[in-house]
Amino acid sequence: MQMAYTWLYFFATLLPPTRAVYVTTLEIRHEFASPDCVDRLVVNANHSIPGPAIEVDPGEEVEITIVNLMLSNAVSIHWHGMVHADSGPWHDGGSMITQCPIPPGSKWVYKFKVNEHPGLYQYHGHIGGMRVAGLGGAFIIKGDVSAFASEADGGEVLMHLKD
Ligand SMILES: [Cu+2]
Repeated sequence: MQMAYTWLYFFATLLPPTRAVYVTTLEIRHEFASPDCVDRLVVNANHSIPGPAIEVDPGEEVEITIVNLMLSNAVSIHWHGMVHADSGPWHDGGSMITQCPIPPGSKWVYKFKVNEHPGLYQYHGHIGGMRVAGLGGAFIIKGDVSAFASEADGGEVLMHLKD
């Protein structure tokens, strides 16, 4: 039995250290939709406007794969309000500023450590008019933001406004 524990310990030391990494995928598409009651071509993430909310802990590392399923447009995603001190500027998503855009039919994995400050941030398309065309969503860093929202006022409410 002692030998079994020794082998178990040996193999456990071969495993990579565990750490919390938030992993998700956003598939970017052109689709027809009517978010403002008029059917038109939109750009969405995972068939949704706004795109799925991303909820992470303060300081958590994220790996967000962007799959560009559009046929004719490149894309990049700006992680609005994130500081990319450890990851470098190319994970900030500023197309033609800090990175080359992701070509049609390609994917890119954004890897960075989120801010330590709880609150509501956002992500959005950062090329052409993609933000206005629907590409964006909430980026939530969990934690106490009670200075801005109290239970007496109904707690926190997520609203995503577009014009
Ligand atoms: Cu932005």
